[in-house]
Amino acid sequence: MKKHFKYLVTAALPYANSFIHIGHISGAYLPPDIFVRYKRLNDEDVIFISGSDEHGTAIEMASISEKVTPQEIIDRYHFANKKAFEDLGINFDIYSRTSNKIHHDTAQEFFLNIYNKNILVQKTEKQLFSEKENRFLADRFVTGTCPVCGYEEARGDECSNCGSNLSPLELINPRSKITGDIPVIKESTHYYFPLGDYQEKLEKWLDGKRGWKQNVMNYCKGWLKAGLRDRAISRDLDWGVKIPVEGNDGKVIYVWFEAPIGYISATKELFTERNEPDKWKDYWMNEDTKLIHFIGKDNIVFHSIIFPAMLMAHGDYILPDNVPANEFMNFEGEKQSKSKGTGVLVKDITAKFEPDVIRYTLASNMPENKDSEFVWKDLQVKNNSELAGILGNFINRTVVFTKNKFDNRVPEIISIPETEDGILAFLIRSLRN
Ligand code: B3M
Ligand code: ZN
Repeated sequence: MKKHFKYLVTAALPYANSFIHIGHISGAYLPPDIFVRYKRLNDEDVIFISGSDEHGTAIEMASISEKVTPQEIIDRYHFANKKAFEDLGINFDIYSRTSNKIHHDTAQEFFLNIYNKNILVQKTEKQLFSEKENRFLADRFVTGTCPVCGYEEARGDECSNCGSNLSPLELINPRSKITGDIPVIKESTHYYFPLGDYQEKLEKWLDGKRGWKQNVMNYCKGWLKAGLRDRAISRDLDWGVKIPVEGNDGKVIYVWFEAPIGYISATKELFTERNEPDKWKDYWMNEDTKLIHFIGKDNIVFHSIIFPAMLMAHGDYILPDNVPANEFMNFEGEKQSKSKGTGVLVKDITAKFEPDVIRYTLASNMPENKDSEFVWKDLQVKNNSELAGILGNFINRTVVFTKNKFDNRVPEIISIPETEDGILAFLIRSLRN
C-alpha cells in the first residue's frame, strides 16, 4: 500500500526590518505556495509555516537608522509583510513572529536541552568593541573590506558581494556601521555549538538524500570539504532571546540559532490556536512527516547543515527531507536589494495588478537553476498575450460557444474522438495522482 506522508512545509522567515519584494516571493514563497496548493488539491496532509524573523542585528540596525524602537520596527514590517503575502494569495496556515512568547520559550528550551547535555562549549575570544558606542560590534554592526573578494562594504557576518560567510574579526579595516568608529579588540565569553562534531553524521545524512537540487548539494559539499568548525551561538546584544543560563546578562541567543527553531514554535502556535495543543508533535516528532524548507540560496548553509546538526543534537525532532533553494530574481539588470532600495515591493505591485497576473509572471520565470530577471515589459507581454490573448480568448470562445450553441449549459458528452479521448484520460489520471 502507498505510504501516506504528512508534509510540513516551511518558507524562510523574512526579517521584519523592511518590506518584502518580488525577488523574495519568486525565491522562497511562491514555489512553496504552489507546492502546498497542489498537495491541498490532492487532499494530502500538509501544513504551511512561516513568520517574521524579529531579532538580530538586522532589526537593531533598522531601528537605529529609522530612530525608533526595535518593537516599532517589527510591528510595522510584520503586519505589512503579512498583508503583502495575503494580497498575493500566499496562504500560510500560520504567519507567526519570533518575538512571541511561545518562540522565546521554545528557543530557550532547545538551548537548554543541548546545554544540559554538555554539548555546548564556552570560550573567551577576542571581539570588536566600539568604545564610542560602548558595545560589541556583532554581525551587521560592523563593516569593512572582505578578505575574500576585496569588496569594501562587507558586513561582519557575510559579504554581500561574494557571498562568503565571515566573522567580524576577519574584516580588513573594520569600522562601526553606525558611527564609523574604529573598534578596539576586547574579550568576551560566548557559547559555541561544536558543528565539527556533526561532520560525519551530516555527510552520511546528505549522502542518503535523493532528489535534492544540485546547487544545494554542491554548496553543502563545499562546506563539508572545507571542514566544519565551532560556531558562536550567543551575542552581546539586548534585543533577542535571552540566554537561559544564569550569569549571562546582556547576552542573547544568536539569531541564526533561534530563528529556524521558529518553525517549531509557529507549528505549536498553530495547533494551540486550533485547540489541539499537542498536535504539533504529530509533525515534528513523526518519521512519516516530510519536512521541506523552501529558501533563497543565501540561506542554504543554515537550513541544510547548521539546523540539521542542531536537530541531531536535540534529538527529539525529524530532520529536513529536502531543502529546495532557489537562486535570485534580479530586477531590470540589477540585484533586488532591501538595503539598496532596488527592486519591486510586493505592496506596490499588488496595488496595481491582480495577484494572478503577478504570480503567473513570477512563476513562468522562476530562478530555479540560475538567477532570472524581472522586467516590467515581460509582465505586460505575459498579461496581454498569454493570459488575456491565449488563455482568456480560449475561455471566452468556449463560454460564448456554449452560450450560442448549447443554450448556456455544458452539454452531455455524446462521443469522444480517439485523439480527445487520450487527452481526457490523461487529465483524469493527473487529477487522481
Ligand atoms: N531572516 C534571512 C533573510 O530574511 C533570515 C531567514 C531566517 S529563516 C529561519 O534573508
Ligand atoms: Zn567578498
